[in-house]
Amino acid sequence: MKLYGSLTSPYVRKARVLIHEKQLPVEFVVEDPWTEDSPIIAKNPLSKVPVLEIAPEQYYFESSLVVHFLDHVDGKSLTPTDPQNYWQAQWWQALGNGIIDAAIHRIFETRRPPEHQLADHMEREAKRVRRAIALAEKSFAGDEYLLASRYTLADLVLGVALQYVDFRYPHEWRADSPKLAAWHAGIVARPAFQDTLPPGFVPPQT
Ligand SMILES: N[C@@H](CCC(=O)N[C@@H](CS)C(=O)NCC(=O)O)C(=O)O
Repeated sequence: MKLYGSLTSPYVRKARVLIHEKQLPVEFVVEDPWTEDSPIIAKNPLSKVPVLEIAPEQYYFESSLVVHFLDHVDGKSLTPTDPQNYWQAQWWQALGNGIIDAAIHRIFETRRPPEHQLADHMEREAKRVRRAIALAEKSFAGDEYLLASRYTLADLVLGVALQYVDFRYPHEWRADSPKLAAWHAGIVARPAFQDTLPPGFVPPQT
């Protein structure tokens, strides 16, 4: 299998962390989805990464599908099977994916020419991130992991999401979220996180 993507995309990083955690035989290929003639278009008409080649000329796209596939491909799923933990894991992933979406929309707004930037759009996305982090802190009832006392996709997705916040929307969220901060420090210390950091990103010392 091959995973196509960029080194900075948090959507791609979810898949890269999962591949690393499970030691899956997937080759990572850096390809840029932004150019008019991007080779990604032939694999995904939406021209977005990640794209996973599951067989010659057969591609999965959308990070949730890619992660779902990789989670099940080796029979060693990181998703709990009992209903309560299963749905809790989905809930945490929805929150993490929402944080990623908001942080991405915010950073893209900051990259527009200053005369075209909409401050209210940026602030709207920033507020989504801050509210979601506050809800994560309030909802935290885990230990070193979010649920089931074991590492699940919930830890992976929220871990990636909060590290993307540190990368692209650095702000002091830890002071008001001590439980989340302590949990996150443990998650991002995992080799799968350490070995897939975006180039040039130095995580804050916690
Ligand atoms: N909903 C998609 C979003 C993927 C996405 O937006 N990826 C960005 C990289 S961070 C991309 O490829 N953007 C290219 C473009 O918008 O043209 C997913 O979860 O895979």
